[in-house]
Amino acid sequence: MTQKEESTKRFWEQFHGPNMGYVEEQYDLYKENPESMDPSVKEMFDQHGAPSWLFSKDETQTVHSDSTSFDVKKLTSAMKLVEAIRRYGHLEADIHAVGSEKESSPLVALSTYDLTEDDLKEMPASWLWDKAPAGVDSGNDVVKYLKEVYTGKISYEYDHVNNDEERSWLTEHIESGELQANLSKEEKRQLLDRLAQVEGFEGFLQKTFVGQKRFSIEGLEMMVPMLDQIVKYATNDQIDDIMMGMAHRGRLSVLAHVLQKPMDLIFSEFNHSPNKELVPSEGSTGINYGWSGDVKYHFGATREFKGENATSTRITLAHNPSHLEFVNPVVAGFTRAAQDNREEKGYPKQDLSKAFSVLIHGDAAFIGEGVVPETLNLSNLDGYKVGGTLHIIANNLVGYTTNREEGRSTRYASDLAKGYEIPVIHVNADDPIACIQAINIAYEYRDLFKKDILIDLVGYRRYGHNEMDEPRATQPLLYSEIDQHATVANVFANRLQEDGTIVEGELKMIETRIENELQEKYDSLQEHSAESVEYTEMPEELEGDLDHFETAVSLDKLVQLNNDLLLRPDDFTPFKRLNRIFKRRQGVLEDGKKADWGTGEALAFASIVADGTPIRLTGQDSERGTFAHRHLVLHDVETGEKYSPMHGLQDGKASFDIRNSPLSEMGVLGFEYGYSVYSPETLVLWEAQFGDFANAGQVFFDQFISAARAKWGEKSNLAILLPHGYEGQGPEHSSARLERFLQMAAENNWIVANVTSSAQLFHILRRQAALGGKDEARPLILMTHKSSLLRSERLASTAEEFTEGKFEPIRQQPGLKVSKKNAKRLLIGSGKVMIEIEEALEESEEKYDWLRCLRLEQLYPFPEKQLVKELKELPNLEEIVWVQEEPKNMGAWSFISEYVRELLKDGQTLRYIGLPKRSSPSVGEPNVHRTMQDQIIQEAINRSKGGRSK
Ligand SMILES: Cc1ncc(C[n+]2csc(CCOP(=O)(O)OP(=O)(O)O)c2C)c(N)n1
Repeated sequence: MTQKEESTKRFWEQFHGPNMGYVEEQYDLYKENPESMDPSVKEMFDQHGAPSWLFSKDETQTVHSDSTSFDVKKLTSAMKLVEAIRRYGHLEADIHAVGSEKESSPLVALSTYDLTEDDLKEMPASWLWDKAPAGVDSGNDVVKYLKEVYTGKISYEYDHVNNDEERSWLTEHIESGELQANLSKEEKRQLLDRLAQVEGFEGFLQKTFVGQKRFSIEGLEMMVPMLDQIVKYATNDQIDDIMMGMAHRGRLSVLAHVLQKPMDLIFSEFNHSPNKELVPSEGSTGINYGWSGDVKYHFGATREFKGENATSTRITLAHNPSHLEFVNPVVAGFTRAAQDNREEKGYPKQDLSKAFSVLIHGDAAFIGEGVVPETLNLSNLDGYKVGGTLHIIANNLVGYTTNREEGRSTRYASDLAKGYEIPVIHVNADDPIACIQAINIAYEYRDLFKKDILIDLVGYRRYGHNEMDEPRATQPLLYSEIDQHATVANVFANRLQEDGTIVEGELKMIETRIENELQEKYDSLQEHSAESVEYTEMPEELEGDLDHFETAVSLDKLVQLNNDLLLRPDDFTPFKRLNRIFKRRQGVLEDGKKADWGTGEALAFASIVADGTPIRLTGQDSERGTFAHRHLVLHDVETGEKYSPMHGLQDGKASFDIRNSPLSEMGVLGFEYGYSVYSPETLVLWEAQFGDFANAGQVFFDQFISAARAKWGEKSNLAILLPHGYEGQGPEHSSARLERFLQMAAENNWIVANVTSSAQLFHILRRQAALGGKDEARPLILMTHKSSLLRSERLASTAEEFTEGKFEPIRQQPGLKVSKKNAKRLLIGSGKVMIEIEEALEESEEKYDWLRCLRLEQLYPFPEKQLVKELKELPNLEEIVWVQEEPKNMGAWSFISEYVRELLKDGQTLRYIGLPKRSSPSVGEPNVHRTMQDQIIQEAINRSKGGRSK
C-alpha cells in the first residue's frame, strides 16, 4: 500500500455510526454536483476519493475502533477553517509597515467554526492537508502553519481564479515554500547594500538640490531590488525585451538603479532646472529629447543587459505623461509589437516568450482611472494579449492628499484585478525577503500561465506628494507614525544583525561609502561640465512637404491583387448575400470600371502588404466594417471558420493583422499607438466606430499622438480612421470633431485629411505606409465616410487615378467646367459637403463659369503652396467662400480662415457658409438636417451674395 493509500484508508476509518451516513449522503451530492457543495467537503472527496467502506465487502465498517469515535462535524469544520485561511487569511495579514494595525478576522477564527486547539490537535495533519510538510503533524499544526503562510508579511488572494490548474499551482507553490527567497548571507548583504544605494541616492538629491521635486521612492525602496530580480530572471531566461511603464513615484530611482541612467546625467538635469517656483506639479523642467522637452519624471530610457549566457535583454521604460495610468496600454502595445513576427503573409506569428511587460501603478490611480480596466480587459484577447503583465502597485497609502477611504470603495487598491482573475500578492514593503518571494511567485506564475499577476507592495510615503508638500497638514496621524518609522535599510539591517549576517555599524559604513561615491560623481560633474540645456529645433525632416512619395501602382499589379482578393479556399462556403458585393469588385479598373471606396481601401492594403509592409488594423467591428463596406474577414457559413482575403494574396510579403477590438477607445487606442511606436515599419490603423467616439480616448490624442514627438522624440505613423459626416443622425454619429484635431495641429505633428475618392484614399494610405520608420513619419487623422456614401459612385475612381496619380492635397471639383478668367467666387470645402455640391451643380441648369470650386483633401499641413498657385490663375476673383456642413464653431472654418485670410488680395473677401455656432454638433432629425444642408449648398452655389453667412 502506498503512503497515500495508507493515509486515505486511515482517514475513512475515523467515521463511525451516524457519521458514516452523513458522509455517504454528502458523497452522493458530490457525485451529482460537486460544485454546489461546501468547498471544504468537496475537497475532502477530491483528496480522499469515495469513502472506503462503500467498496468494502463488509458493509458495516468494523475497522479501527479507536476509543475516540471521531465527530465528522469537527472534521468538516476544520476543513472549512483550513479553506478559510487560504481564502481569507489576507484579512489578518501583516502587510502594513505603517498606517494600519494587524487585524483579526472572524472568518479565520477557530471559534467561528466551533473548534478549539484541542479539537485540532486530535486530528492528524494529513486529514486536513495531504501535502503537509514534515513537522506539521496535527490539525493544529496545519492551522498554525497555514496562518503563517497566509497571514504574515506576505499574503495572497487567488480564490477568484477559476482555472483549476492555476489554483492548484498557486496553492502548492505558496504553501510548500518552494518559491521562498532563501537568500544566502552574501545575497542578504547585497540586498541591504542595494537598499542603502536607493536611500543614499534619494538622500543625496534631497540635500544637494534643496527644494527640488523628485517624487522620492522612500517608503517603497524595495521596488528597486524587486525590479532587479525581474531583470535577473528575464536575462537568464533569454527574454529579448522587458517593457516597463510607471508614473512619477520612484521613477528617478528606477532610472538610476534599474536602467542605470548615468548619475551625472541625472545630476545635470537637476542642475539645469530653472526657477523652482515655476515648475509644474510633477517636477522641474528637464533635458530635451524632443524639441519642446518634458519634466524629468516623464522621460523613459532603454538599456541592454547581458545575461549569464551570451544573450542580452533590453529594458524599455516608456515615456510617460502626467496622466496617470495612460501609459499602460502603450506598454502593452510595445510588448505585442516585440512579440509579433510580421514577415510573412497571414496573421503575424506571436512568440510570447520574446517579451513581457511590467507595469508599476499608484494605489490611488490603479483603482480610480478607467484606463486600467480597459487595459486589463485586453490581457486575454487574441488580438491584444501579451502573455501576462507583471503588475506592481506602489502602494504608499495616500493619493496626493487623499486617504484610502476617500479614494476607493474597496478594501484593497488591487481589488479591480480580481474581476480579471488576476492573482494578487500583498506584501509588506518593510520585509525585503518577503518582497523577493512575491517576485519569485509572480515571475514563475506569469511565465508558466502567460497571464497577468499583481503584487500590492504596501509601504508608505516618507514625504508629501512631492518633497515640497507638507503632508502633516492633511495626514497628521499617519505622518507622526512615519516620522518615527525607521527606513527599510535600517529595519533590514537590524534583522541581519540579529541573524548574524552583519555586525553592528556595518550599515553605517555602507552608507558612508555610497555617499562618498555620489559626492565624487557630483563633484566631477561640477568640475567638468558646465554646459547649459540647449534649445532644440524641430527636425528638418518634418518641415518639408510629402509630395515626393510615389504611391501609384501599375494596372497589372492592381488587377492581380484584385483578383487574388476574390479568391477563396476550395472548401470555403461563403455567405451568399456577400457575393453581390464581391461581384461588383470583379474586373474593377478594367474596361473603364471604377473602383469604389471599399475596393480602393482593399487595394491600398493589398498593395502595401505586397510591398512588404505589414498592416495592423483594429477597431470596433473593423473586420466587417461598421458600414459593411470592408469584409476583410469572411466567415464560412458551415464551419464558422474565418478567412481573410488579404491572406490569400500570391504576392503578400508581410502580415495583415485585422481585429475586431473590444468596446474600448482608451485601451485600444493606447495599445495601437504603442504598437506603432515599437514597430515603425508597420502601418498600424485604428478605426473609431463613429468618429466622435474617439474622444473617449482623448488623452491619447492630447498626451501622446499629437505631442509625443515634440516632448520625447517618440515617432509614430499611426493612422486613425474617423467616420465623419452630417446626415441628421444626431449629436453623436455625425461629427468626428475635426476642429479639435486641427486645433492641435502645429509643427507638422500630424496629417489631417478628409478625402473624397477611393483613389485619394488609396494614395494617402500608401503614403502613410511609406512614412513608416522615416524621420518624416507622423500620424494621420483621416475623416472617413459612412453608410451609403461608401458605396456611392461619386467616391469611385478610375484606373488612371490609381496607376498614375498620387495624393492631391487639393482637388478640383469634378464635373465643373470653369473659365479661370470669369471666376468670381472660389468655393472651398472639404469632405461630404463637396460631394453633395457636386450633385447640386449637376442638377442645376445654370452655367457655372463664374464659380471655381476646390476640395481641400488635406487640411493639415495646409496646402498653401497649391492654393497660392490656384489663386494666381484667377485674376478676377472677388471672394473666397468656405463652405462646411458643421456649425461655425466646429469643422475647419476657424483653422482655415486664418490661412486663407492671409492670401486675400485687395478687394477680395472671405466668407463663411455653413451652420451657425451651435453647442450641440448636429440635429437628430434627418429632415431638418436635409433642409439646412440644402440651404447651405444653395447658398454656396448661388451667385447672389449675403444670405445666411454669419
Ligand atoms: C489622470 C490624472 N489625474 C490627476 C492627476 C494629478 N495627480 C498626480 S499624482 C496624484 C495622486 C496619485 O496617487 P497614487 O496613484 O496613489 O500615486 P502616488 O503619487 O501616491 O505614488 C494625482 C491625483 C494626474 N497626474 N493624472
